[in-house]
Amino acid sequence: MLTVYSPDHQLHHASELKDGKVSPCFEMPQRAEIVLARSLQVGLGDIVPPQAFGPQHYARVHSARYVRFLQQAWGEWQALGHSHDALPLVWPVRDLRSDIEPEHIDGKLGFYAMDAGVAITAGTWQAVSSSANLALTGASLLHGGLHSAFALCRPPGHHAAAEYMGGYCYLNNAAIAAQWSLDNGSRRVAVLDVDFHHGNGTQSIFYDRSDVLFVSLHGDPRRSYPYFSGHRDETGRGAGLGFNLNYPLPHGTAWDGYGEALQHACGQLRQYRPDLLVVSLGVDTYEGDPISHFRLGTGDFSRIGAAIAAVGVPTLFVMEGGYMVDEIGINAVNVLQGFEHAA
Ligand code: SP5
Ligand code: ZN
Repeated sequence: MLTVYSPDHQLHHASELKDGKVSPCFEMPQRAEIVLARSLQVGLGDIVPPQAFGPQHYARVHSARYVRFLQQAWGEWQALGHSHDALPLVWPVRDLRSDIEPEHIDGKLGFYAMDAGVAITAGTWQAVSSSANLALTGASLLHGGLHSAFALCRPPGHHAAAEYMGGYCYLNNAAIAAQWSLDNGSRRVAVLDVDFHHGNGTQSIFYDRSDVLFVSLHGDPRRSYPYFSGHRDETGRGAGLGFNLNYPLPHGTAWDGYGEALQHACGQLRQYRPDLLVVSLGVDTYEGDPISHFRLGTGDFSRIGAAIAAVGVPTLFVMEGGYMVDEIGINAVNVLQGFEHAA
């Protein structure tokens, strides 16, 4: 399987607010380098650079003003004399006004963020636009006839919605790729999200639509981040009703429970008969993950790949989470090899 990769991700190396302290982000550059090294080690396939896609492609799923904010935020922050990471600190929850974009950067950061896991640094825009371009390049390669590809995206994307960042995510790489495919001839696209965390951003972007089926397996939001999204009764709205499927799973879920839900999810994906399947590939379901609570073993990731192959449609894998850095390469590449061996 071909891997789309760019070293530009290294330009984003941020801090996050966790356990009440600003500390180095779990989502670090080493993650992508270790996945790349594993891909090379097992001879997964060619490594290719991204093609140049511009912000107009991101604005197909994000608002133009949000994309502009991402592009300009560091400059505005720097203009205040700061050289350290920018983090949001005030949010327009419930009855606060969320219809007027503030002019001050502190206001904008809160306006466009769902949490304090999304620092803006000097290199953030270049890294996030490059990450989106990896997914777009993957989509265009599949459009050209490839059966599968792997976009080694970093930063990840699935928590980012039309107008907000969150959970280490800025641009929703999987959604941008899915939309590009629809804009270029696909009639239906499915997104399967196997990251431990609910893909609230992807759900939100496609919630009203029947041309994208979103299916997510994740830790039950009653106990797990993002806490405010991912319940089973979120099934879509309007024309999108029935085209959003959530499988919240209990703390400590191991292969027995996970495999059963995955089989059911893959059955739904097959029935939908998409022209393209985009997989939001997080491996933070691993038993050793420092921030998640499932118990999948390294071998289980090959089984995930095989189950996805059985859906039987062209498939674009897009890297999302996974924070047990030592094992992230083996686990991610196991999914891809499991897919290839079964396809
Ligand atoms: C893409 C992705 O996987 N994003 C995940 C974002 C999760 N952010 C919240 C993490 C909370 C970690 N709290 C556990 C601290 C352990 N001491
Ligand atoms: Zn995750």
